[in-house]
Amino acid sequence: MDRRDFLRTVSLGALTGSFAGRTALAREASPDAIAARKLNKNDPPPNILFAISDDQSWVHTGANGDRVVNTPAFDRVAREGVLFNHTFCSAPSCTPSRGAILTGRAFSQLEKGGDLWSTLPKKFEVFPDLLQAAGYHIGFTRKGWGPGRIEPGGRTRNPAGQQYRNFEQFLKTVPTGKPFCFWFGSNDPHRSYVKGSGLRSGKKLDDVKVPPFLPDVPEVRSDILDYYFEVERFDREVAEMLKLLEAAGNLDNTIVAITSDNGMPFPRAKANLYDYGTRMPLAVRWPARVKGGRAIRDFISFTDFAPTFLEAAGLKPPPAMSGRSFLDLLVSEKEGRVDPKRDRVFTGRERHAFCRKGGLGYPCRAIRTYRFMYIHNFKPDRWPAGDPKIYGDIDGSPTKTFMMQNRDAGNVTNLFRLAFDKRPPDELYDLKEDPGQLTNVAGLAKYAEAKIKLRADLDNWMKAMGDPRAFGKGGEWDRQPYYGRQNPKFLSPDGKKP
Ligand SMILES: [Ca+2]
Repeated sequence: MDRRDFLRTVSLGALTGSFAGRTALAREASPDAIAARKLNKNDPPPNILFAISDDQSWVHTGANGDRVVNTPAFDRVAREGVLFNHTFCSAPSCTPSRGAILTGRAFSQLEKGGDLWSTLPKKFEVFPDLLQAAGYHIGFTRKGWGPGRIEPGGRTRNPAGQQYRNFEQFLKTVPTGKPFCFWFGSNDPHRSYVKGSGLRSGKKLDDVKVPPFLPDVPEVRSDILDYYFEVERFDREVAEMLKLLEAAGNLDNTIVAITSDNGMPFPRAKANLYDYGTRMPLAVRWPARVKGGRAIRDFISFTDFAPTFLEAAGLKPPPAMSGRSFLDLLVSEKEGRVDPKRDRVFTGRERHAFCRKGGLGYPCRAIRTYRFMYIHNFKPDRWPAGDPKIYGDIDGSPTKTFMMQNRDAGNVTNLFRLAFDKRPPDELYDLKEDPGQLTNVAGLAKYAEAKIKLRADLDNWMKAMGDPRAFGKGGEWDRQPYYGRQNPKFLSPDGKKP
């Protein structure tokens, strides 16, 4: 019996036994893991509340330094738990980002699941199913895995679990003595926004800190305030859930993790590999086991959630999960840099919106270290933001409209080019000089050595992940069905319907 068969047997056995027996059986498979987290076998398994917003960059939380947006729930979880300030999604696009969370595998390992509006093949195990097989009560509300269609992948329910109207209703269904795992997938701050909602909520244009890749004009400032308005709505809902847990006496043995799926829906952010597209807020609170008041700088990838939750539940993550549990960091009581091996993270993307002739995507991969962001664009002949004049990989917004209408106006021109125009095969940003990632230094001699090293590290990672793009393939991502609304303009390479 190989390791995988053994785990399957453990899982199947788990379906028939009592929860205590199942937990004991599963824990016996992982003695090292138990020792590492200083857990007693008899400890009750933790509940898990995973709260994920939709399109929020890391910096737009109080705990990460934003002075305008109010995120008291996130800040509380960060203060009483651990703030992970170098957390990156696997791909800056809803479907592949959520697929990576659920499977513990890089988006590029998910076959069809690597695109937006796709499907997630059933052969990829997801952590809610594994927790359920081990006796957890599981559920989700609103946006779970997706958008996409589950049926073509061979599934009959959303990979995030059984759907419930809300957390309160779910809690009423949890059998006494059973641990639970709940996925709260908000639709905030995804567009569209009510224009002016941020201003009307009492916020001021002057207070906004405009990211360096956007024009600093009132239209953009107001758009950012509208985005803040929805970030705050998400945070208020998380606060309500914390209250429910508190009232039920469950707050201390619940792992509360708050994050997002990809960055803010603005040009050069969402659907891009730069920090504002891929760097995510993350705070984790679990007072029963985890010392609070810490910030950890180690890199965390979204592929690390599934193995972390499984290990915290006493289960051994399946070997097919390429992510690494960060339970050791949580229980370490350390802060700052903890594990020297966590000094980099990898991201990428394939097809986001259906916005290029023939349904083509924009394949690219990146390595992010503390010093550098290196991006390789595999098809530099394509338009990164989607074909003109729609540029469909950028969500429609007042900011997008302003930049398109003012593209010839002095200080907008360069920002427009950075967000909308074609890009070279190699992009390298020196974050010490250029944290906003605006000046590509890939062609400068002084960075030649660094670039070669980063490219080699990226190649090695891609090969290790079995990424088709490492082997000159990957065209399947351009050709597979797109289950969202397709603009007929892009259906075939000549723009005619096939
Ligand atoms: Ca999203």
